[in-house]
Amino acid sequence: MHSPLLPGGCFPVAATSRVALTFVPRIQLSNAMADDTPAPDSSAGPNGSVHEETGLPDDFPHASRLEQAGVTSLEHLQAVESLEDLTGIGPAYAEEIKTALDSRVEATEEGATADSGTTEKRSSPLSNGQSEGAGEGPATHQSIDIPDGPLEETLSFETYPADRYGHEALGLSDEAVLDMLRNMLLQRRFENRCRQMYQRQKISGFLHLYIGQEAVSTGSVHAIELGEDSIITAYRDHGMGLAMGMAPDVCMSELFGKATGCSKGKGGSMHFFDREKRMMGGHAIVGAHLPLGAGLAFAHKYRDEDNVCLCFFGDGAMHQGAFREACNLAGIYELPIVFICENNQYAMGTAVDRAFSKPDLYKHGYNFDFPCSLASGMDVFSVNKAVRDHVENYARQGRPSMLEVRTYRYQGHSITDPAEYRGEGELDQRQSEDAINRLQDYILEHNLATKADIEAIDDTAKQRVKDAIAAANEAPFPDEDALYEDIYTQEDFPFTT
Ligand SMILES: Cc1ncc(C[n+]2csc(CCOP(=O)(O)OP(=O)(O)O)c2C)c(N)n1
Ligand SMILES: [Mg+2]
Repeated sequence: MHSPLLPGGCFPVAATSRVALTFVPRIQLSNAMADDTPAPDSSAGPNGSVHEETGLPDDFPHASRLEQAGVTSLEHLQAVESLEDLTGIGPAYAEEIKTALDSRVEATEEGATADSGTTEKRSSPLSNGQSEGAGEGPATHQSIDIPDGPLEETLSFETYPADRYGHEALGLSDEAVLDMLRNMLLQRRFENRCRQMYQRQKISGFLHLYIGQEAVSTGSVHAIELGEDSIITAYRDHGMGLAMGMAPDVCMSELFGKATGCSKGKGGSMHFFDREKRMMGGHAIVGAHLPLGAGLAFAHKYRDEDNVCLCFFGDGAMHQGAFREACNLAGIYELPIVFICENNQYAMGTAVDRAFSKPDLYKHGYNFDFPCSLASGMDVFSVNKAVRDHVENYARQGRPSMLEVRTYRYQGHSITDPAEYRGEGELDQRQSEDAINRLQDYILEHNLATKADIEAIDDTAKQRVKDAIAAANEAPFPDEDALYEDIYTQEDFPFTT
């Protein structure tokens, strides 16, 4: 269903570095890929290639994974000497595939020699478990013959460090770069004023600021089809909303609890939402929106759209079981989703390296056979390139993946947190990497705008936020009756009737 002709257009694949943990295989099903096996399509990205046509039977185990690894027919498969060396095929799958291939070959040979009148019809292990007995369900094809190990695999992860990418190589026009700056400055100015408005008690309840992380929202949104692809995120959502094109006055009104807010003033800071723009929230419960992200991706697939879901979450959310549930579902349903962990180094006051037994968060996606990458969140171009690669090379091809973006929040967890747990000089050091300053420097160095132009862009951002505050001030609070609107009720729920 996912066309290899991408609506966003192809973009040049710039060099990306690779963190590789290489082991010498001690056992192999067979040896290296045969010379006559077609190499994976290099234009389709590091860990996957896509073929329009495949000779692999649809019911062949892991057919789509094999296609993505460049195996286009049973003949090709027979020529592959080391299945587990193929990207996305670990030892467990390799064993299954080999068993299926052997049976297929055996069946073909038998078919060729048998008398058609006496051939017994038997249930093929290649039929993906379509058993003859009704209601028995699909059979397992997993081998229980345990190979004489140890089993070893080679892992490889793309990286997208800061300062590697220029806008031209990413296919971004000069104007697109200035748009990125406009948007990042709007987020920064908006949130600086949010702090002030909280202190003036215009905003109450929770307020989690995104300051420092703006490159993540802006870089990501510039990598998708706005209004078609969907985004879902956690409660630190102001920046993402603004990056998705939500109007500052609608956002500020929501923070002020006004009826003109994006959630009619009833959602507040943590529940920015705009269905038309496909900004699907704003969710307060840590990790709870990850299965919703899988659901959004499922909807894209079910409706046969060529759209994807970017599912953002914090480092803290990865501890939740919902992370595993969502990834697993995405894997087995082959959903068009990119799981993007915004690792801002802290979950409330707990530093990431104190909370994880494996603090290289991008590696956690490998447990689901996802392609995984690590990007700098302090450079909007690195984020943009990483998200584009994941969207076009994986998600739009029906392959879920995981991206960790390393970033830093300058403020405390919420407005009431003085962030005393930081190390000495830590904030200054991180701020010296600021993504907005980095982009401004880039723009000046490449003569995309003058200093005066940049100041004018900043002034416009400040003015837009001022206007938003004025609009929010003037807007009415919701009517009391609105308390009972937009509430989900299930009238036949057994305990309430
Ligand atoms: C299920 C659940 N447990 C605990 C909380 C309280 N809580 C709110 S934010 C947070 C930390 C989340 O950190 P992270 O996912 O890294 O996001 P960040 O705040 O850094 O953006 C916690 C534990 C919650 N909202 N939901
Ligand atoms: Mg965090």
